[in-house]
Amino acid sequence: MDLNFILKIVIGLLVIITFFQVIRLIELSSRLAENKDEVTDRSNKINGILLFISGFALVAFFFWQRAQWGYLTLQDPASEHGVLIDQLWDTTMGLIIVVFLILNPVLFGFAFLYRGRKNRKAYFISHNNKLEIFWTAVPTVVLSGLIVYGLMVWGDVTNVNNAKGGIFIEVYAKQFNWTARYAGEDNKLGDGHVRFYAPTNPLGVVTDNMYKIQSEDLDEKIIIDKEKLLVEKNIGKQKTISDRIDRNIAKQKMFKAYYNSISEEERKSGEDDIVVAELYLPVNQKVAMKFRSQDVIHSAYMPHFRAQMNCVPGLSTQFVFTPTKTTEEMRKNPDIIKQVKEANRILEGKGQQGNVEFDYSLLCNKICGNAHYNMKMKIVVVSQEEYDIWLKEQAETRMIKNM
Ligand SMILES: [Cu+2]
Repeated sequence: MDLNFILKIVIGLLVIITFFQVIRLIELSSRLAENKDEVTDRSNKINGILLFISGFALVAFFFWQRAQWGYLTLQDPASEHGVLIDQLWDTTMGLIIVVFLILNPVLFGFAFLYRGRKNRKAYFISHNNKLEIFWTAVPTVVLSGLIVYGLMVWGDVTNVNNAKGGIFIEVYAKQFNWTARYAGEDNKLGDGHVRFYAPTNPLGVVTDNMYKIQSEDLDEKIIIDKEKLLVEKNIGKQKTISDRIDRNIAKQKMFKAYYNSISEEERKSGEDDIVVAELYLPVNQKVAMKFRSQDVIHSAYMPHFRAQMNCVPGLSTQFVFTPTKTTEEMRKNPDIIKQVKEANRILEGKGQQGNVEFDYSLLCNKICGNAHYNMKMKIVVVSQEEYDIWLKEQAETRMIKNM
């Protein structure tokens, strides 16, 4: 951390401590002067005024920070359903702000207005049924309304039937990166399973060819071990080898059973799948994303599209959305330009090259291990024509060969 920053914090702490010590001194000296333990009118007045000022400062700070840093928040949504999510957010925040702007002046104003005075007696009520009903019923109705509204939006956004007619992409999470798989020409993603994982098949796509390669590989291992067993004299080593043979035979059995449980049609649909490390999406086209994880729970978060879905090992989850703005269009947004400028200014201030450019990204939003912060994949939204060209290129130079 930079020394300047630490110094500022230390100074800030000292100012706070000094402030409380001074208050304590005033209190003690007034007690001495009046020789009483009672709180004086003067001290009540000082406290009342301080409360009033801090309440006023709190409300003023709210408006100031909104004006100062508002551009750093998320900009207009870049997806169709994002508009609904933002409306939900604005409604909730709008209500909270109205309550904040009514409650705070009342709270701090009353603390000043009705501060303790010598001849003032507090009004005492044990209870008031009408008041109780009123302040229970109003929040109940408002909060229930918000919850129902939220559930309706969520139900709409995550409706699986929305996926019809979309392009299918699988996003695969593992510590600590993302890989994506496009469905290829048939627009059908083949099945994926961890037993089919190989360096040449990073997503474990289940295809006939992958099965053949991997099961032959296992057979070969078993044969080699059996030959070794024949010539091995050491009893301990014999045990190790025969255990390994048993394990591989069991593995082969499970592998075969899983393979047979997948229909031929499904195995075929994996053959033209394309594996990539960067996402390209066509604008105004429905995208059905399926998520899988290899190790722990991750969460695929695409803030500009207001989209997020957990990636759970052993499960396939899904999210459907339609991007509405290309990367190029987004780069022209005035607030984005301001953000990029600010990022570059900070980088240059540190003596680095300020060459940041706006890009959509998919981030991990679940703390999944020590390199969690680095789990990020670039998303490029382009026109349909550019997308088609890109996809063709990927199909020609795809990572999974000989599938
Ligand atoms: Cu993660």
